[in-house]
Amino acid sequence: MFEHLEKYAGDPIFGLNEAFHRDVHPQKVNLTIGLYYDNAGCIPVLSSVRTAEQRRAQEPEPRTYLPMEGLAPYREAVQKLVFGAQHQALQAGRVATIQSVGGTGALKVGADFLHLAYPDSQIWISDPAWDNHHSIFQGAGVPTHSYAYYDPATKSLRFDQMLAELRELPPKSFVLLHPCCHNPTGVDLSPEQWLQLIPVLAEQELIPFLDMAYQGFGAGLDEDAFAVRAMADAGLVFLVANSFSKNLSLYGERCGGLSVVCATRDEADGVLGQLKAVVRRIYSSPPAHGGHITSAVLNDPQLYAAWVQEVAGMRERIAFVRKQTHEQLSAKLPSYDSSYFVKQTGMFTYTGLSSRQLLALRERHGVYIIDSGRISVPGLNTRNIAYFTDAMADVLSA
Ligand code: PLP
Ligand code: TYF
Repeated sequence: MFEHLEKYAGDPIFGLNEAFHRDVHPQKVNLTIGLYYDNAGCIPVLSSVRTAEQRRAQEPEPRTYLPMEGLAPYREAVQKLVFGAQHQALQAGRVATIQSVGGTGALKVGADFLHLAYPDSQIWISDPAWDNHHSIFQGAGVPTHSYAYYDPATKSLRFDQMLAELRELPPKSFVLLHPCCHNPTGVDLSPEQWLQLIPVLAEQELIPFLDMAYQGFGAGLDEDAFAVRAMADAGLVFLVANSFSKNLSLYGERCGGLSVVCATRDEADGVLGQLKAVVRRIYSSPPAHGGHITSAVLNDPQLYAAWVQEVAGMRERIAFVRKQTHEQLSAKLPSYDSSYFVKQTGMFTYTGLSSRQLLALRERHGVYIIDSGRISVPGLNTRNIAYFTDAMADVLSA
């Protein structure tokens, strides 16, 4: 009955991650999947999360369904974290927020919602992209295109080209943007560039969809939300997906949020109803356990303060390994410009290594990097940086 279907090739990131785990190389290094590892190479259980879980375990509650839109205190906490507690858009009640099934679920609900609102619109996504962006929107019936973003020659942003291309889009086109920690390149817009982009989005009547999967991993929890808050300040109507997979280290609990910033409270009320309708026909209601834990951490002042410190610790460790890698590579291979390690921010760095060099890294050194040359930086730690930079120097000088 189903023989005619194409075989699913699998996700290349997950595939290489599995190949890493099969490899018996004693010094192997996993720089494939976007997971935050601590300096010991472990996925952390944050102490703020641990405390919230212990409290909840002591007073178990019936496992009833959450509402379609999720827990009310969770949704309020998402709004404060994403927009800043005092933002006038929140005070005006013009933001509709739901608890989502991770950042991916927020993208899917947002994609279905946008397709319902503007069935003829298409979406533009950065080149290069997180591949799932194309898949999610195509799956929702929205044709996808690319806009210029990253310049391999300079390992930086093609900002003028990006602006020029966005200026040409038809009104009501959707534009997928990363407010911080761009996946896969690690190259972000500066605050000044966001302020230049916003009038273009407004003049063209484009509908931005901001995907914030790494809030707190770039410059700080508030700093990383600059683009979101600047767009809300400017009165744009737009969507924001946020994820707690990385910054609460809650990957498998599937915690995220989708917020739609509207022009008025009435519009936001109507949008919230439509988001609920979209949720109802996909999964009906979000997962409860992670929702309660996330809400507990974000709404308890002491746990929140502890969490902010833990996010700072993760961010600072990423910055530290970036700096160490750059310094070691500069010493081992002075002719090679490794400054991109410190210029790019967040979880990912785009190395520009060739497929031959990536294969040599994998086969000769057990260093696993996905085919685009994207490195997931937290795979590096004080025990493996020297080994990694030796391996890089080897394949780069060959
Ligand atoms: N968006 C981007 C850019 C991501 O890198 C990721 C995943 O890591 C997601 C969305 C999905 O987040 P989640 O794992 O919470 O579904
Ligand atoms: O880019 C990455 O490595 C992470 C991991 O559906 C990931 O985003 C990959 C696919 C996916 C969810 C997370």
